[in-house]
Amino acid sequence: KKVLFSGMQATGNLTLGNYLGALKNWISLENDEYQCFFSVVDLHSITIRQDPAELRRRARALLTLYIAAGLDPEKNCIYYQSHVSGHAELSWILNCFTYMGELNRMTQFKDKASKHADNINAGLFTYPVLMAADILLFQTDVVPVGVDQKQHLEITRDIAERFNGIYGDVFAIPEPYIGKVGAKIMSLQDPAKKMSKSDENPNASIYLMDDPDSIIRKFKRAVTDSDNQIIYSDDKPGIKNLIDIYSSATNKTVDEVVKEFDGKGYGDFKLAVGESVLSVLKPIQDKVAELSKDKAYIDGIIKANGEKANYYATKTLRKVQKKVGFPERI
Ligand code: AQP
Repeated sequence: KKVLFSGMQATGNLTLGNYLGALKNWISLENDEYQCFFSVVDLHSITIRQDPAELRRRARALLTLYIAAGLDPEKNCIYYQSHVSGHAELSWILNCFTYMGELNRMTQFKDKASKHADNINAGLFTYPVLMAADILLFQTDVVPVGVDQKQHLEITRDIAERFNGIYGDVFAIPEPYIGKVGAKIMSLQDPAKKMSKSDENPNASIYLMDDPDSIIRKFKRAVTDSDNQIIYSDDKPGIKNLIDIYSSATNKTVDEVVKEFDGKGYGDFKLAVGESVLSVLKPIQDKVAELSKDKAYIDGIIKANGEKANYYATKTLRKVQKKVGFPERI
């Protein structure tokens, strides 16, 4: 079986961008062809300062959301990254096979460093190495992510190839999987920026747990342009983003959407986009409410899947430790 790995950070409430760009693809890819690992990547989260109680609460909410959105915890390994020490151990080793110059080129680091100028810590700088370790730890073949993570996938492949070049075929070389639609959902308030969990303006993002009124209101207020034509064009980034969202939420092609709204105004279109998103999110929200009541069930998944992830992680880790020359365990 091919191995699939992906993860998300519990740095805020998940947005529609996280769902359409990543989670939706995870669900469509989970089938018998793949052995899947879906992680709540809490080690990554502390590269930005977090409130501990809040981080713990969000991590659990995120893990619950994975299941509510449709990932089967019996078939897939859904677990907390911090419960598998192999992530950090492999990350250290890979740090020693990664160049400062490579990390200096990472655009996400530059973005996050400028947003968090008061806390540009070494973890933020080596974030891509931890991400490489996450992926390589499971001998991953496929990594479904949004477009913004493409550069991190490239550095992961470079590190793996470098390591394999020295020690033989230790790691599988992973490929990114980037969906055709929804790979980059933009902010509703500034279509030049991606929709982000940590955006300070709550009107910029649709959160997966938003109530129906807020969803419709945010779409109604979405920044577009003064024209009134529904055309898919880079000159109309606001409308383009709404077409992408509608297309992804309804599984219709962009051409079908443009035809459907030919001659209609922005008001009707925005309402239709809001309703399409509502009908995707409502069942997920209902399932979250149901699952959240069953503490023992979620606890059981956390324990069993944590152990399973540890088992596979340790297999790779022992191989790597031997290759680099650490003494055998007796
Ligand atoms: N706007 C987006 N459109 C499509 N895909 C997106 N992803 C994130 N934003 C969009 C994808 O969601 C996954 C989550 O990755 P993450 O939790 O590591 O965080 P991130 O990429 O840094 O996402 P955010 O929402 O922007 O979080 P903050 O605000 O904390 O930085 C990835 O697969 C990503 O590609």
